[in-house]
Amino acid sequence: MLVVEAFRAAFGADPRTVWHAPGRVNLIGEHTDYNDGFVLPFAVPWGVTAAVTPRGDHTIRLLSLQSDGEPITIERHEDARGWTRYVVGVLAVLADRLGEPVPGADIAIDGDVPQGAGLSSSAALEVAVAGALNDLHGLGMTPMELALLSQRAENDFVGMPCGIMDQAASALGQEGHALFLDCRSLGSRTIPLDLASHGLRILIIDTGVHHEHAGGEYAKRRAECESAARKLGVEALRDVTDLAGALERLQGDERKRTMHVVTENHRVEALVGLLRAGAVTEIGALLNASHLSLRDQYEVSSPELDVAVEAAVRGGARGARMTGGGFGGSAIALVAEDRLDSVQESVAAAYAERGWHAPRFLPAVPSPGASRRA
Ligand code: GAF
Repeated sequence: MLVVEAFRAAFGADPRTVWHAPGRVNLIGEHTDYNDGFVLPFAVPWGVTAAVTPRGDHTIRLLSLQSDGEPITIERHEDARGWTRYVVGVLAVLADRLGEPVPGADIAIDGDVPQGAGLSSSAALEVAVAGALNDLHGLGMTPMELALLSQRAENDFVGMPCGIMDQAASALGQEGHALFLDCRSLGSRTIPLDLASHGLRILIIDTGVHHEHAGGEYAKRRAECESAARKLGVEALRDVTDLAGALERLQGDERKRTMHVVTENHRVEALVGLLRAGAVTEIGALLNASHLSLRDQYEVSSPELDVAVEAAVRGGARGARMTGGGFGGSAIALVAEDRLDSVQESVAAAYAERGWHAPRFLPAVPSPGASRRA
C-alpha cells in the first residue's frame, strides 16, 4: 500500500493501523438530516486511507500523499489549518469526550475522492482517522459512534454545522446497498440497490464548480429551518404532519424551506418503498421532483447543476437530481446502460454551448463503508 510506504519513509517505522473510509453520494433526502429527517445515501468506491501510530507525547505529525513536502507538525490543536483541521478535530473531540488528553500521533493520509465534486472527502478523512484511533486506543466505538464523533469534529472544531448523513454513509455503508437513516433515532437499515440486474447505472455528473458562499448559505438554511420549527411549535421540521396548515402560518423563505423538507422526507420514504418492492426502474420521478424542490423551494441548486439535470433527462436519463449540499458539486442521474452515451453527450453539449468547463462523468457504485485495512 502506497500510504504504508510513505508512512515508513516519513516516520521510520510501519504504522500500527491502517483505516479506509469512503466518500458518499446521496440518492435522496437532501437537507433533511439536520431537520431530524430521513436520508438515503450510499458509499462510493473512492475514499481516504489513514495510516496511524500513536506517539508518547501530544505532537501530531501529518503527511498527505496529495500534497508535496515534509509532514506538518502540530503542537497545539488550535494551530491546525486547512485540511489538517479535519484530522486534528477528531483528536480534539475525542479528548473532550474521554475527558482526558489523547496522545498525539504520526499519520499518513492518502485519498482518491475526486476533489471539489461534493462527494464528502472531508467526512471520509474524519471517519478514517476516527476508526484508526478507536482501534489504537481500544475504545470499542460502534460505526455510528465513529460517525457521531466525526460529525462533532466538523461541527465544533471545523465550524461547519453539518448533519450526520455524510459521516454515517461513510461509516455504515454496505456494498450493493443504500443506507436508510432516521436522523432523529439514528436507526438505520441497509436497502439493496440492485441496479445491474435492471440494466441501470447511477452516473455522477461532476460540474467542476464550487461556489464560495456555500458554507454561509448552508448555515443560513439550517437557521431558517430551526426558526420555522420554533414558529410551528415543533421540535424539528420532521414533526410537521399538517403541511398545508404549517404553510399558512409561515411566510417567505421559511415557508419554502418547510415545503421542501416535509415533502423531501415523504420522497425518501416513497423511494425506499419502491426499492423494497423491487421497482428501482420507477424511482426516476422522485429524483426529478427532489431536484425541482431543491432548486425552487430550498434554493441550493446552481445553473451548472440545473443544466446537468435537465440535459441528462433530455438525453434519456430516467431521473436526475443534484446531490449533497448544493451550490455546485455533483448531480446524479439514473441511466439505462444503453443510454449512458447519449446522456453524457447531451450534458457535455449543453455545457459546451454555454462555454462552460466540460463536466466529468463517474460511475457511482454502492460500496463498502469504513474498515481496517492493515
Ligand atoms: C452536506 C452536509 F454535510 C450534510 O450533513 C447534509 O446536510 C447535506 O449537505 C445536504 O443534504 O453534505
